[in-house]
Amino acid sequence: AAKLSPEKLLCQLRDRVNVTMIQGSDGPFDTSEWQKYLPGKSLNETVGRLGTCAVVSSAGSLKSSHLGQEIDSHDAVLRFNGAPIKGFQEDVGQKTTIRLVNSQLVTVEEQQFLREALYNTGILIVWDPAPYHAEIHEWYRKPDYNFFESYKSYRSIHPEQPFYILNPKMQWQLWDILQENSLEHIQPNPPSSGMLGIVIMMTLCDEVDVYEFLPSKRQTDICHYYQKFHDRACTMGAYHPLLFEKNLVKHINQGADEDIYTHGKVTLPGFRNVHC
Ligand code: NCC
Repeated sequence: AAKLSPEKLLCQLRDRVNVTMIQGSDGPFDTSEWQKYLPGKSLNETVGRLGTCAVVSSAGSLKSSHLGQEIDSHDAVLRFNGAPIKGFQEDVGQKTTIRLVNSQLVTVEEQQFLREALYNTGILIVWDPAPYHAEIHEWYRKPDYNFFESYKSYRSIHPEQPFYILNPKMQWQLWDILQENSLEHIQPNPPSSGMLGIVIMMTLCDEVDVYEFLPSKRQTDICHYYQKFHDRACTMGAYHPLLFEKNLVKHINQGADEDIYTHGKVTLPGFRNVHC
């Protein structure tokens, strides 16, 4: 029940969601200490111009999908949090260009995060739920999870691996558009990593294929393709406005409905290819 046409909605996303990474010139990060940790190059410079991209959700419905080859055929692949590749290549592929992780993982699972080889491939981006439309300074004083020390530790251990902090203003710019295009009132919690990752890739790529964000015929209550844990909230959302995110993505899908059913696949244009 979105109010805007798909074309107009794409324009809103393109023009109102500012995807940027924290830089050394930003507010509280403009100290000599932070200059040692933040990457010198911008994300754009690091990845270059990307053609086709894949976003791989962590949903249980990826299990037995045999989508691995198709996913790896993209120029770049984005994955989430602790989603593994080893042992699951057949279904999820093996290429990882970007891994988007939440601040909870970086903080609460710090030991695994610093130790596990899974995180050492590709570009890392961490995001943290910020207060609604907070200034960077306010967020910096009270992040949802205080991941900054863990970030610094990781950077010291892996100084060559690009590792960015997502500017938190993006999440609420995106949330506003979700709310404006939903008939129901949405709880003011930030979008899921999945939705943030989709929009990040739309800024970097010519075309974005998203896998099992909109569930296929393999839809299941099994939360992740890599765990036995069951919970419907994983697919429908509890804290994150997942259901609203999925309605919006369905609305702007440029692929065939059949591809959703068989592959859990949605095709979105990169913002470079959105003309308003
Ligand atoms: O589960 P999570 O998400 O890491 O999944 C990544 C993204 O995949 C999409 N997804 C996942 C499962 C499913 N059945 N359907 C889906 O569509 C969602 O878009 C999701 O964002 C997160 O968003 O960061 C989240 O992280 C986990 C957890 O923190 C991490 O996995 C690290 O351990 C959260 N789970 C808990 O806190 C228990 C989850 O709520 C959101």
